[in-house]
Amino acid sequence: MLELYNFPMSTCSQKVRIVLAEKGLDWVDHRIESGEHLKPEYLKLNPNGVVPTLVHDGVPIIDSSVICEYLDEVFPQSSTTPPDAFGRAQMRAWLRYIEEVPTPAVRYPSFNRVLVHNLKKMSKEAFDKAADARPLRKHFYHRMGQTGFPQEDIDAAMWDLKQTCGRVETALAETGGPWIMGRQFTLADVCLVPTLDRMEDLGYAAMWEKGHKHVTDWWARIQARSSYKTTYYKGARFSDTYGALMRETAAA
Ligand SMILES: N[C@@H](CCC(=O)N[C@@H](CS)C(=O)NCC(=O)O)C(=O)O
Repeated sequence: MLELYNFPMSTCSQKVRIVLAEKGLDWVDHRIESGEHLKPEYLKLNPNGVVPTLVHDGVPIIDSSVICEYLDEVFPQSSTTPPDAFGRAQMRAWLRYIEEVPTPAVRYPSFNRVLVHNLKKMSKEAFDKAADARPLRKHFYHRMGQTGFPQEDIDAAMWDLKQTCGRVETALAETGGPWIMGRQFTLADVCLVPTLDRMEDLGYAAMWEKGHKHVTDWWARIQARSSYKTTYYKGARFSDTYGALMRETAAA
């Protein structure tokens, strides 16, 4: 049995949901409430206090890219991993890059435009306690505070996101597509989807639509896949819940 502890809007959870959909696997959807990921029962499954966590026949597997690779190994149908060692090394280099650059970068505008607004209502004491309770994100939350990250952090994040669009544009031009690594749809494609979806939702699609033709075409192909439609159900995007707030913060 496959169980996934996840948040609908979590980009890391979305990567895993795409792989589950690509493979047509049945799984139990544990959509946990905000705060539940910091409770002792959940920390036993995932000591990092983040989503997602996959539980396969009672055994927990953590970290979204690791979970994606695990699923591809255990359920080899519709493989999203290159068949040769060199291809796998190239794919893993993409996964590391995606984890180091665009995945963290997109968190900065996500928190400033949307998530920080839920934290503004808390007392300073309650906020500090909530930040300190996060095994992986304590310092991130303290730097953000209750008013959001400083502009220099947002500028750095936007620079990183632009770099990513440039890297993907070059890769698609070099491999000839239709996917990042060429003919095969791989985890490099899967792991980038939630970042682009969040950027589009936040109103930053112009970053690739202006001057990145290959990325624009790749994004259209991604959105046409049924795994994309399954993953992004109603409630999986910020704009489904926070549309009015996002319009305000876009104008600010
Ligand atoms: N490296 C981890 C990171 C997971 C992660 O950061 N998850 C976010 C949601 S996308 C989370 O659970 N955040 C909880 C929090 O901010 O308290 C992975 O890829 O699974």
